[in-house]
Amino acid sequence: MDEKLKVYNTIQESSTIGIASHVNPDGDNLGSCVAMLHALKNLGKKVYFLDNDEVPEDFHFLDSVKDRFSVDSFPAALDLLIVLDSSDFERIGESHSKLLEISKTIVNIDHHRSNQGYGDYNLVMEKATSTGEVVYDFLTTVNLPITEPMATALYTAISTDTGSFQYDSVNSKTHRIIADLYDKKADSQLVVQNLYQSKSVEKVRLMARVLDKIEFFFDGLVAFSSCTQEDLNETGAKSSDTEGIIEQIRNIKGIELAVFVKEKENLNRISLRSKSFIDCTKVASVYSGGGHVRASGATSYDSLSKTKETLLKRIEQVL
Ligand SMILES: [Mn+2]
Repeated sequence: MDEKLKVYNTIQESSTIGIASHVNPDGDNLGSCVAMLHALKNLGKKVYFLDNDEVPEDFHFLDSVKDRFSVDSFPAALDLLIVLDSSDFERIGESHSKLLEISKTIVNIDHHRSNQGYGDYNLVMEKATSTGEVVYDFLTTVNLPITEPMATALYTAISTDTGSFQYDSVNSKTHRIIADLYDKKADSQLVVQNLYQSKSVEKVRLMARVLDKIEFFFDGLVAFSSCTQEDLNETGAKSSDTEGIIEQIRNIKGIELAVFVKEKENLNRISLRSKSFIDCTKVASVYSGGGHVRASGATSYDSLSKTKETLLKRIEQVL
């Protein structure tokens, strides 16, 4: 039987279902979760959307995105847990071991090449632009209706994970899906205004500060910048306000690879974006990270300066 039908059957047989995004949730992640949440609720299921990390304010416009539960308020047992946009199970955060314990069945829906296939059922499409596209493919295959809030959520997922349809993963299929989402009343203007035209002053000031300290390496092919706790304190910006900065760095003329490191309390989050020939996953792997050829991430437990040094050495090897 087709994996999608197996997932559909499992959903039909389940009454309590958990949905998990990854930590540091992005538009694809949250949009996919919200679309799935509605699909399940429309089937009469009791759904628990895991609250595992702060949702950036930009995404609060998404219907149901704040309707989340801490793992402690989950039922003692879940018939099914659906994990979206997470290449490994640990990415869903601290509560992963508890969720593994209480979930009878796990479904893994993703598009990352590095996906570990940790689910009992795995819907992983490496060529898909986004997890949103995988969710769309699933819903349409098993004939589950896509309502207006679902269409807007899937539009958010696909448009954010393609950099507003600029990435080379975009093809005619992507646009056919988007056309269908417009027919299903996706509110693209709501997405545009909330995601691209609603930046806080603090966020813009943080962006200016981070952009101001960009350093260039390897004859200007590589750009590096970082955000420290001090940057956040002095601008009054929130940790999630760094979202989108890496793209600004990549957009500089002549840059092939943009590297951005965000200092957290005991660790550093690394983001990588490339334009045409550097495989970001090869750079991310130095800190056991992964993702896509043009966009990857990793976590380092070294100091910020040591992390920078290690990344630059790795980039030299990859070049
Ligand atoms: Mn994604």
